[in-house]
Amino acid sequence: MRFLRLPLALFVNCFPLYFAVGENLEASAQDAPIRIAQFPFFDKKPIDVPDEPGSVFRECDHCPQMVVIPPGKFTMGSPKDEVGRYKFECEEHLVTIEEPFAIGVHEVTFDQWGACVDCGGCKYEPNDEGWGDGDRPVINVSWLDAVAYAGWLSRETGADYRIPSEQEWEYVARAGTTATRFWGDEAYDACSFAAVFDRTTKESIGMAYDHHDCDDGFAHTAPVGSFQPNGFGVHDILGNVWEWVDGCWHDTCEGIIADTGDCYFRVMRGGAWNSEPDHVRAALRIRDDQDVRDKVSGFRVARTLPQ
Ligand SMILES: [Ca+2]
Ligand SMILES: [Ca+2]
Repeated sequence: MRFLRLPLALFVNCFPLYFAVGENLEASAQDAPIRIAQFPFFDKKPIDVPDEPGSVFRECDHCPQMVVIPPGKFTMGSPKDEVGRYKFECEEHLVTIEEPFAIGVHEVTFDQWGACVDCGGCKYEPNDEGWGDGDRPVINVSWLDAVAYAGWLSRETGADYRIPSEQEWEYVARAGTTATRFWGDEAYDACSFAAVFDRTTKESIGMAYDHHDCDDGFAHTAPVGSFQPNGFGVHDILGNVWEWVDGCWHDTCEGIIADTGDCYFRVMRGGAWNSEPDHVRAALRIRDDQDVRDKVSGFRVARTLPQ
């Protein structure tokens, strides 16, 4: 199903405003198509947002809800004996998050993506595979699409919206915990916290690989916020859809730290609705081409806070 709704541009105040401009509008109207350009003196300034950790804000009607994440230190990566560990995961090392930042409470939804389309910031309308749009996470979006959405949101608000770095993502995914998953080491406890490959999904899609032996109630994606959040108040950081993060692919953590690597490949984290237990872990990192659009892939945004 495609978008079946009235254009949000009728209801939302898209920014920047666009005006017809030209040195001689009268002549333009007669001799050439009127040029459309950004009206020069509308230079959006970001609103004041809270910086107290745990504070929640939404910067515009159609913006994602954001939560403030405190600075801190955490151990990134997995121990070598972690069940399901994959070769590209980081060896455990200490990471310091120097400054507070904000991150989406939820994955970006179809409705939020639709506002970007209606405001002209996004050119592409992804397919919902018939599972429903609205407050379900947007799927079939590439890394390049995610970056374009964040760029539009920055223009809308005047603030620095972006997708999170790998370090920020894993810091949020762990939320001060040290277990395999923010709810603990038990994979089968997932069904209270995440849309995953469970009994419901296995019955629906019939794949033979290892499933979570519990019921989350959703065959595919779930509306965002359907499950319990982690300790930072963030929902669906594991499961539902894989989340594109910033930076270039590298086989080792040294590359992540140096921000080098193969920039054609981008990183996804967290697992998705069709992920087996080994793929729903805070430390797992996988890659895909930056322009691939898949029904298991979405994203959430981050926002830099004023210093
Ligand atoms: Ca499921
Ligand atoms: Ca997710």
